[in-house]
Amino acid sequence: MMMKLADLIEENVEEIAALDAVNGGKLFTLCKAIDIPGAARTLRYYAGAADKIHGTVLKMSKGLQGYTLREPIGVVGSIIPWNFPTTMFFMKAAPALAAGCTLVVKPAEQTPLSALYYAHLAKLASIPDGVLNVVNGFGETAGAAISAHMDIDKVTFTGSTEVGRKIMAAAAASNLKPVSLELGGKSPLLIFDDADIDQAADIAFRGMFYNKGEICVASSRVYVQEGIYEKLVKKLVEKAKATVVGDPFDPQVNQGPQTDKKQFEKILSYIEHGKREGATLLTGGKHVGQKGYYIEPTIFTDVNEDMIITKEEIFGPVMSLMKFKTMEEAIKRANNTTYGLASGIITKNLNVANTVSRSIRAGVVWINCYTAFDVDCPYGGYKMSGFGRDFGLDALNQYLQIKSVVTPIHDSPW
Ligand code: TXE
Repeated sequence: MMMKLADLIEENVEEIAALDAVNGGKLFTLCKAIDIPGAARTLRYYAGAADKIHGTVLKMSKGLQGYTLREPIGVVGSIIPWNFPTTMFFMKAAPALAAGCTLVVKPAEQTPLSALYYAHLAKLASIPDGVLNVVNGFGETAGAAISAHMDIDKVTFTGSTEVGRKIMAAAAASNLKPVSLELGGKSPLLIFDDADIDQAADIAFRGMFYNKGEICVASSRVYVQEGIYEKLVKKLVEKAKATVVGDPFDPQVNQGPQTDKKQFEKILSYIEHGKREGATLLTGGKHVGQKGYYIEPTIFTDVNEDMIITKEEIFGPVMSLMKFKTMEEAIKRANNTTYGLASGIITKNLNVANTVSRSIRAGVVWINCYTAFDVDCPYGGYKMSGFGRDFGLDALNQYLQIKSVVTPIHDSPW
């Protein structure tokens, strides 16, 4: 049934891409090329794992023998955000279904459409009623009801830190359901002097401005070693100026509108903060056009880790650029954050790459690449970016629990 659902998604790629573009201002072409096919791939990956979930035989003492069963955790509540409505839907639903769970998915109120379409396709794929449920609604009502529900056995959440705390508190106050939380970040990208400047500029720019900066792993803190700093800054500014901001259905456009008014205003207010804090606005910073939530790709320099724009997640097209001298300094500054979701290193020096990747406290380290996601690669946070992992076979374990079955080998005093 999961394989069939994957086929149906591929057959309807244009329509689904249009729903996500209309709902969230995401680029239609990228939804069509990346998000929607990625959902089909995710379903197939976990469908392939569904019949390979098994426990272990235990080597016990005192005349006992035992084995473990890995059983579905039960009913899963999935509360997801608006920035990747399709990716988020299946990143949670596919492993949960493969584990044998049923789900209640609550999409973000800003992007309810593709989720409803997936519920419809699930029916066409013969997934029985009651297995994959979609309940649209607001966070403080529908979301809160899921986190406090006595009959929901697990909650998986991606969203803000503030709401993550609420969900954990509600889970603790109700039936102590386990939660997994992915709460965004302020991810560092370290670019060393030996990097190829054009390649580094491409990686850094895409790492930050992909999906109009509404991406939890965004390389929002870019640290550049002093030898190439000036050249790299110049390239990044050129790229920002060349970005076409506009209609997400226009194939010439590189950046669509921010998802909603709340995000739009939040981003502009961070930009004002940055200026007030004394950072230098190299490029961007303004609303594009007279209507719609379009924002220029924005780059600040002369920033440090004490500034609000470098500490807090902006979740929009705003990059902070910083200069460093030594690897040790870069590691220290990269780790100077309460978050720990993602990170990146650009260098040709293997020793530097190895040392930095072991020293950064983040759930993923991308070396000479960024946002290099794959369904086989576990993804999740250190520190206040949350806990638990999506993707990879590790994600399956979040939807399974272990039962031990023990019996004496012979008649015994047990
Ligand atoms: O998130 P919320 P918002 C960050 C990003 C963004 C900020 C605020 O910095 O600017 O969060 O965005 C549901 N109980 N991220 O306000 O509110 C809500 O309905 C249960 C990072 O949109 O956390 C939606 O389905 N659920 C992030 C989901 O939580 C509740 C992606 C996320 O919304 C709830 C999104 C409650 N009391 C935002 N209140 C990432 N990690 O990628 C809300 N929700």
